[in-house]
Amino acid sequence: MAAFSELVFSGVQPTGNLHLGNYLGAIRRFVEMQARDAQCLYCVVDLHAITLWQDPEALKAQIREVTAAFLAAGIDPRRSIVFNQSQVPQHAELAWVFNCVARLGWLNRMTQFKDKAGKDREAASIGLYDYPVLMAADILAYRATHVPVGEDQKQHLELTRDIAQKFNTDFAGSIVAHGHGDGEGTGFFPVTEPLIGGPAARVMSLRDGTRKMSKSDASDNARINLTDDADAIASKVRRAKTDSDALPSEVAGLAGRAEADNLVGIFAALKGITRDAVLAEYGGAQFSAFKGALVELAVETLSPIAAQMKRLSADPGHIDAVLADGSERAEAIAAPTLDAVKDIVGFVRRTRLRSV
Ligand code: AQP
Repeated sequence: MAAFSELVFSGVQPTGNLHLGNYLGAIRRFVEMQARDAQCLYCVVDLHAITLWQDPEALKAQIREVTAAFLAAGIDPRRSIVFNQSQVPQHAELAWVFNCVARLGWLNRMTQFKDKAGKDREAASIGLYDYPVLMAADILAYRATHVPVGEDQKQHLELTRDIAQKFNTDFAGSIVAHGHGDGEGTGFFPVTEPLIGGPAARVMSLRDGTRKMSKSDASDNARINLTDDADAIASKVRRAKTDSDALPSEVAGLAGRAEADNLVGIFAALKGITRDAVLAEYGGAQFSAFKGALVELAVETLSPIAAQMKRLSADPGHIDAVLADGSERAEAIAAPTLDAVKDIVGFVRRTRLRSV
């Protein structure tokens, strides 16, 4: 592998209904990261997906659909490593070691579990509870230095940093003894840098500006799907909830106007400008005019992606070959990490008795 100064990892769950929030908060930023001096790994996190029950046939289709979305958005599978999590066994293996490092009290504070488990917490899967530990393993199996995600993942990334630091502390002596430390207590795992930000770090529902745009929202009108056609995008934006005032001319005027703030943020992210720049142009405009411009921009950005996803989805063999190639390259990075972890923790590694 060529030596890069950064290692970027991120993932998307194949749970259907990929939406504008996933695109602006994550996938488009994955594409931008390819311009940096970085080895990028982009993972379809199917092990995470089954923390909530998935129809097996639908899951296969959704894994291929997320892969198609990555490629259609501009991720180059030669430049970046594109793969699905279940093809690389080191994710689950490292998650077990981390289960023995992470503390129950840490997981009990995770708000996403509370939201997703709902009132009947006793009926939630253990996988759903353990989700953030698996996410730490996803990132640290590659000793990733940077993780671009939406704002909803902030708490999980803080947990990843806590797990890395506790592993480094708990096994400090063994890390040095096995030649993996730098001798100055920096340790084996990096303290990963979350990359969260920009006007689309948290895209909100089109029906309720206080709730995140989400795949699982019962109302399809709450989100713009990456596969929506121009008519669907236009109808959803035109029906998006707003207040009756004109747009303000400064960002401060968006305070207390969640829906207006959301549409301005979406416009800014799609155009690659700031909210201030949007309001410099549209301050004083009525929503009807602004929504027209937003539809145009959203269709212009998303239509080519939807068309390319459709083309790619017609050739599942190609998608599967991309995933197989990516999984082999990912495993080539993760396997030495796991070998080192086994040495550090004190496991006796298998000696090969016969050549394969
Ligand atoms: N609304 C959002 N705004 C900005 N970023 C978002 N992300 C998700 N929703 C938004 C980011 O997209 C990446 C992939 O997310 P995921 O598929 O792994 O998981 P998720 O957060 O559970 O997705 P949803 O859409 O929110 O699904 P449900 O309905 O299950 O809750 C991540 O980087 C995430 O931050």
